Amino acid sequence: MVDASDAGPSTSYTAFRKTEKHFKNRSSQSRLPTLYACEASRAALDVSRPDRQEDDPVWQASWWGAEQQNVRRRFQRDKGKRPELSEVPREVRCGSKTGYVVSEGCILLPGYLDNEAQLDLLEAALSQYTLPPNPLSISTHYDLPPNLFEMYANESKELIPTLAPCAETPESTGKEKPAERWIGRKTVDTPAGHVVGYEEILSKNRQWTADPPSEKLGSKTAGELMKEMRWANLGWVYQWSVKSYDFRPDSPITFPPNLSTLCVEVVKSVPWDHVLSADSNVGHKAWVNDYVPDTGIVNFYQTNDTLMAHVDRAELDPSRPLVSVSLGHACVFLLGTSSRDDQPLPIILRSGDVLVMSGTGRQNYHGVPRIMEGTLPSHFEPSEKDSVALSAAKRWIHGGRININARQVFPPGFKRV
Ligand SMILES: O=C(O)CCC(=O)C(=O)O
Repeated sequence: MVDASDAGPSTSYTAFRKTEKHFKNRSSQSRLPTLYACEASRAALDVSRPDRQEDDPVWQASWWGAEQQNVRRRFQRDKGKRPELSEVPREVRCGSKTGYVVSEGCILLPGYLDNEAQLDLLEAALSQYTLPPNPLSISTHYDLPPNLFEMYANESKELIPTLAPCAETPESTGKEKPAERWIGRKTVDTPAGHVVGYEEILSKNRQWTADPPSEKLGSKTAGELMKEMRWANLGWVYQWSVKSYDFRPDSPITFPPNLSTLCVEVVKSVPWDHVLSADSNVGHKAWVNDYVPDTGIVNFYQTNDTLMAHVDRAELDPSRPLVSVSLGHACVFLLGTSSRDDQPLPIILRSGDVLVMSGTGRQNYHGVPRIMEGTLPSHFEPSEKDSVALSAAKRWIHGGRININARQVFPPGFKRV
């Protein structure tokens, strides 16, 4: 249920937008939005929670309050009671793990990564995946040193200068608007029902120009920039302003092998015949043998960041699995349908959870309206045994959440012209 006060005065919002607004609401300093936000008062789906309420950071941070009411923040100690798990989605065995089919083609694998694997991936995401030549959201504006993360880890006070505002390049027409979102999150509104073709993408590649650096920015320390960074691109480079991958290079930037292994393992573990409906005609029988991610985005969220509803459909075969891993603070993830008018399902994604979207489920609107403050699991607390890099990575995640999502742009056997 969405409070009228949360949804605002307009009745013209779509069901997705109303739910987004409910979870985003920060208008009251002393309250968190209730996690009972679905129609018919359903609680958010929370299958990856620890068994004991007392061990659950989401409960400890007072996110479960009295039903149908906003609840007080944790310092006011009104924790409410965690509801019983009800309406648990269909369970499927995925290797040694349990998966839940949360909607057609979408499988949630709670706690897929153990604590150690989460810490390894956290460190890799911040210290390796942000290294050149991977583009970062801040790359077009700052003259980034190759050792940005090392400077962050050493708490360097050295200032990193902005790039000089560029004159027109030979490729630039100077007419395109700079991407709206260099510093914000993805606001791409991609309509459903259209599969992009390779030729269309190449023509978009030709239209594309790099964002000009902003003239308004000043030099910053690595600490400031690591907080401003919103994404790192892995593999084939996505051009945000034209919503396409850049297929002009002959090959992609090397995709991290450890991440590729993880995603391939996940896809191989899913019993696709039991997950997709019998009439699903998306070639899923091949995925166990030929799924290899070649592109991905690492999303870096500060706790007050959000990701608006969108559909990821820039891949040549947009039914192939998208594997999405959560690290750090829990979040509310909204999983909708191919229409924003349908009520989305709020799912609590916790550190170590893996969500796979595939088949027609890839056309579902989804977004992250809330990072859940106060929900960082205890294994992210500093330890004397931590390396310098891990200690810095833990410092970073204390203020945020990381999502790593991997996809396969080129179906195997695809001949590039
Ligand atoms: O942060 C998440 O869990 C979702 C990220 C996402 O939907 C995207 O990058 O397209």
